[in-house]
Amino acid sequence: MDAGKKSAAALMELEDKHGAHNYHPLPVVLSEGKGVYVWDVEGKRYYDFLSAYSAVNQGHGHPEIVDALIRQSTRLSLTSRAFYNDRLGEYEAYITDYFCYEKVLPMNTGAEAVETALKLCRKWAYEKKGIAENQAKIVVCEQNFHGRTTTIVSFSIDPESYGHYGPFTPGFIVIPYNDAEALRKVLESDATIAGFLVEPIQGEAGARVPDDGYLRKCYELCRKHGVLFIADEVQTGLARTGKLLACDHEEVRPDVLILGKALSGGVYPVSAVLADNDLMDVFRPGQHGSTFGGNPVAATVAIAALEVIRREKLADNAAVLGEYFRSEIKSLCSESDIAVSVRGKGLLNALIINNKNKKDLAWDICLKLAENGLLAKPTHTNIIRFAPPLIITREQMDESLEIIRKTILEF
Ligand code: IF1
Repeated sequence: MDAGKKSAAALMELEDKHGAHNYHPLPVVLSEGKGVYVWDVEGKRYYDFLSAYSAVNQGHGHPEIVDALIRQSTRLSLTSRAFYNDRLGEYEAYITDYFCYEKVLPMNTGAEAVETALKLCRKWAYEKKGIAENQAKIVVCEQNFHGRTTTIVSFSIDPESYGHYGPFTPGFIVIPYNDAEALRKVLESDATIAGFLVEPIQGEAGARVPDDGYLRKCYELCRKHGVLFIADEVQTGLARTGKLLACDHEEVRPDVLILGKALSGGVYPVSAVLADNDLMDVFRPGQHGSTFGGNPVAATVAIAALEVIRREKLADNAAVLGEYFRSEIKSLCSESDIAVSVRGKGLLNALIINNKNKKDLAWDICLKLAENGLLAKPTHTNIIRFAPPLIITREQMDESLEIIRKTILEF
């Protein structure tokens, strides 16, 4: 350790003392990252199997993305949208071509992009669909996670997310996930529904993959009832699940597509909402926006991040190594009493563990995984998420699997 550098304990204490306690991090203090690895302040190396919740799909410190960040931030970083800038148009042309939509609305965080989609949906409902003012409803799913704003937590069913944040935004109907029949019923019974917001795979719920055909059925129901199909691909998008978008697995083209996280490769907050003209045209000047959304750095970084996904064929790698990961973990489950099952798609996976005898088992396993050189995060006390950067090689995957195997068998 360098002289004068603070110890891990001292750094954790600083956060504890001066930062709000809205997180409970694993006790590792990271100071460097490269590719699939991160290093702590003592120089210990870990495989990063969280990838900042899938924001670092392209790997830590991808040279091209970092270069874009540095290059553009030294030229021009922020103009606001009060003026044109020489990067935004090129980015807008690039991303709309990349995802085959007519228009994009750039924002910064995932939650902001979700908010944008909700506002777009409501405005469209009043101005195009003809729903009476203030009557529009949006259908969402149980166990959803779409962000932390007041409106978004209004339709969360997790008391941790919504507790004591009321009064809440009305106009949302919650139905069970992976239940197209429930969507059919609600659409048939209520003509004031404007949109259906869904995660193609539920992330926070622990990589909950719906049945094959679910998204397509929901999409067709939305079509039939003139309701917008809004896909939150903030976490599932950008090659994570083995295709560019998780909706691509069922050849569904959402009316409204929400992206974030890996849109910048994790070096900068960049999010976006994509839709066609008939929808996006409802926003007129002054009716929505953001100081930072669409800034020159974000625009330049996002182009670089999307280029990397395509050129390095990250979706193909996620598909192949994801399949391999699940089959190896499946065989581990047959050897271990605590490893119950594995689920997921591409490199968005979760291990379900049996924590009947010890409630904190998932947490304890994650501590042990860290000790053994791999970082992952528990969710819901009995689920451990595994989502490495998509640039991971077969050899690195084998080494990671060995760490996971060794760790699980220690319990
Ligand atoms: C936190 C979970 C992951 C998201 C989807 C929108 C957003 C997210 C599908 C909002 C954000 C996060 C944020 C992070 C934890 C995390 C998470 F466990 F909570 F569910 F990834 F799995 N839509 N996901 O997953 O994006 O505003 O954060 O940029 O602590 O809130 P954001």
